[in-house]
Amino acid sequence: MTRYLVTGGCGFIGSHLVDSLLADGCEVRVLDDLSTGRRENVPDGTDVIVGDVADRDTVEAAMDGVDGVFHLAAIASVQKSVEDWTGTHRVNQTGAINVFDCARPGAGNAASVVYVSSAAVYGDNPDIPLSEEASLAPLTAYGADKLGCELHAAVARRAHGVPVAGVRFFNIYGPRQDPASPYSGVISIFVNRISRGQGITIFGDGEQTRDFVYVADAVRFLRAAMDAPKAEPTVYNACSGRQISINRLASLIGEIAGRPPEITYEDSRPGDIRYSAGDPSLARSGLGVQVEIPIEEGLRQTFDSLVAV
Ligand code: NAD
Ligand code: UD2
Repeated sequence: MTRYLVTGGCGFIGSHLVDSLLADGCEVRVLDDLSTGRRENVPDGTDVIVGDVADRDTVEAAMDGVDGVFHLAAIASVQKSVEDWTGTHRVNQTGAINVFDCARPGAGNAASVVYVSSAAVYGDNPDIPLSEEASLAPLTAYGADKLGCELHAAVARRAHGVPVAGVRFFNIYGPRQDPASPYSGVISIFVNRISRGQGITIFGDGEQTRDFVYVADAVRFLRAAMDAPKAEPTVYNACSGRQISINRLASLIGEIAGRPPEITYEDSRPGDIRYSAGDPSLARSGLGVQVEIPIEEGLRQTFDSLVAV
């Protein structure tokens, strides 16, 4: 039986990955500090170590006996990386290095590693759809740390022989993305508020676009990256290739809710990216995976899961 460690496994995306691995009969261990993740996001009986991924001894112990590591633990808030540069760096960069370091052959816990990067590494690049070869110019410390993870992953492979693969997530949405945080994903915020008849705020003119990927598809990208050969430290976009404006998104959710959203427009957020859409062809050819759940269906499932609670 294959044994995996999922760091950040109590979080939004990580917990859906845990569900998928358990459903396939894999043995799963989770390392999570429960800072934004919730214990109840994973089934009772799951082996959960509550600890800090930025602490090397904790990571070393958590990796004992595993065949592979899905590294998702991070402070996923761009805003937090503005407010607490060194604190988010410690988690997002040192945490990743701890995983790569402990995965080295001969380090006692040799394992394959799939880690999560972000479209934030591209910054505000107008050459959309963005392929993995596009220029990398992160606008935030969050994006810089994700790019750092990619660079350290390449060192792990080339200097230490660690099999690694990276997945650059664009905008992931779906059940369990916590709408409580003002920095949560726009879809979780809009679905939560519109379903309750509350107004929403759009920062800017609403014509900014994003490439949204439903969380079940995101999990399929992670699983395919773990199963893929890792001769090179490759990074793959996890994107649909389709961009949608925030205005269009709001009206789609309004249609599902059966009520037009009440919208307040405010100034753009500092560093907000204007247009974002990825080129999905490398993951399609290299991993045999592509987005299968269109935004309309993903929004319906997200809405139904929230209203069902
Ligand atoms: P999330 O906050 O739900 O998940 C992060 C998890 O990591 C949480 O369970 C949290 O408790 C845990 N964590 C945070 N700091 C930790 C630490 N020091 N030690 C151990 N655990 C810690 O957010 P998410 O959206 O599920 O993000 C998962 C990964 O995907 C992150 O690496 C994030 O940067 C990346 N990502 C997400 C998106 C998106 O659209 N949601 C986009 C790009 C990249
Ligand atoms: C997402 C990720 C970030 C990073 C990035 C990479 C989240 C929360 N953030 O940032 O981690 O990986 O993608 O591309 O998943 N908006 C509104 N009203 C609201 C909330 C948001 O108008 O109430 C706008 C916001 O100004 C932005 C767009 O919606 O233009 C998307 O915002 P987001 O926070 O969901 O995601 P993003 O792309 O900033």
